[in-house]
Amino acid sequence: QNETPTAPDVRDLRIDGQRLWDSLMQLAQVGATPKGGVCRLALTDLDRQGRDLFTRWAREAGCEVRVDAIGNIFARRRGRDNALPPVTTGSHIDTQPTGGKFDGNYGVLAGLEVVRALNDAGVVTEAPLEVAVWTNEEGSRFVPVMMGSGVFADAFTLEHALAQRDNDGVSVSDALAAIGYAGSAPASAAASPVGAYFEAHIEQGPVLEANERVIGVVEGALGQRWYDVVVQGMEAHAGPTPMELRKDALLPASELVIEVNRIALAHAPHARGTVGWIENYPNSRNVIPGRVRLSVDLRAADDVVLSAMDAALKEAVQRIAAKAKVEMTVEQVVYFPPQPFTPKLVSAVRDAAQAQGLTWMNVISGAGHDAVYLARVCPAAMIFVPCLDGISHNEIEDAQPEHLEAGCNILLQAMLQSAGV
Ligand code: HGY
Ligand code: MN
Ligand code: MN
Ligand code: MN
Repeated sequence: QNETPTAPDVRDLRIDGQRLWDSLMQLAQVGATPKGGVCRLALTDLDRQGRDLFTRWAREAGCEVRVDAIGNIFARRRGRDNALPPVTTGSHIDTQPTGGKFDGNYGVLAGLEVVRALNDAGVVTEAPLEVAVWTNEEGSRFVPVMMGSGVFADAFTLEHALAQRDNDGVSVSDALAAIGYAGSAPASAAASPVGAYFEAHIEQGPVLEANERVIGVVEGALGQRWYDVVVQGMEAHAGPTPMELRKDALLPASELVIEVNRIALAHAPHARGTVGWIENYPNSRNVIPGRVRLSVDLRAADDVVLSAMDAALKEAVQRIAAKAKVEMTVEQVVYFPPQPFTPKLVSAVRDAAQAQGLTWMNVISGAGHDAVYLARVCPAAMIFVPCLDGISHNEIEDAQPEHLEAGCNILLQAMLQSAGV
C-alpha cells in the first residue's frame, strides 16, 4: 500500500552552502575594492545596484517584493495562512567605506538562501516568510545608524530620517529618490506587523574564534550613544601668531580624543569609546586650525554605565573648553540602551545548534544591528558565526564557507520553528 507522501522531515532540511557562497561572492562584486573588500555606501548608485540584484533574485525565487518609505525592501514568500504576521529575517547591504563582503550582506543572502532551500524542498510554511534589506544600517554616510530599522520600529520619525544630510549636504530623501527606492509601503511595524525576527551576522569580534565555537547564540547587544562635537577656535597664521595668543581648535580636540579613550577604559571590560570621524578646518599646513568637528561613539552593556560615560564626556568637554578658551559644543545624535533579545527565540537558536551538533556559546553583540530595533516591535534573536581574526569594518574581512553555511542552517531551522510547517 502506498505510504502517503509526508512533507520531508524539515528538521533534516539543509541549505545549499555553495549557492549561498556564490551569491555572496556575486553581490561582493558590486562595489568591490582592490584589497578585496566592498565600498557600497548607503543610497549610492552601488547600493542601488546591490538592491536591484537582490530584488531580481528574490523575484526569481517566487517572492513578492515591496519597498517602504525609508527604502527598506521586503521580499515575501507566501505561506498557507497569509493573514499571519511574517517570520522575517534579513540585515543590510550598505557597507562602511572600508567594508567587507560579509557584514550585513551575509544576513540578507542567508535569508534568500532559506527561501531557495524551502523552494527546492517544496516546503510551504504556515506563516509567510520575509527577507528584509534595511536602509543605511551602517550610519557611515548618513546618521543615525540603523536608520531604516529605526524608522520601522519608531525609534525616530520618518521625517527626521529623510531630512538627514551627508557631508556634501545631500539629504536622505533626495538620495532615496535618486536611486529609485523611495517606496510607497508604510515604514512602520504598526502598519506591517512582524511575527518574529532572526538575523544572521558575522560576529565582527574575536570571541567565537578564540573559543573555537561556530555558532554565537546572541543574548543581546551593547547600548550606544553617538555625538557630534564642534570645537570653535580661530584660524590664524602659523608663523607670526605667538603661541600664547592662539585659539588652536585642534589642541582641545586632541585632548578630547584622549579623554574618550580614558572614559571607556575607566568602565572596562565591556565599555567602548571611539572617535572615528574628524574634520580639521581649514586643514592647511600653515594655518592654525580654526574649527574641528569630530564624532564620539560610546557603548556599554549597562545603561547606567552608558549614562555615567555620557556625563563624563560632557564634563570633559566643559573642562577642556574652559582651559583652552575655545567654544566646544556636543550634540547627541544616536541613543539606544543595551538591548536583550527574546529568550524564547534565543533558545530556538541554541536548540538548533545543539540538534545539529554544532559548537556554540552565548555572546553579547558589541555591534549594533537592525535586530536591536526589531526587538522593540517583535520577538527577535540573532545568530553569529566567526569571522577571520575577528576583523570587520576592514576590507580584509573574511569568513569560512562552512561557518556561513552552518549559521544559515540554524537560521532555517529557527525560522521554520517560528513559522510552523
Ligand atoms: O556601529 C555598529 O555597531 C554597526 O556596524 N552599525
Ligand atoms: Mn552589520
Ligand atoms: Mn557594520
Ligand atoms: Mn550593524
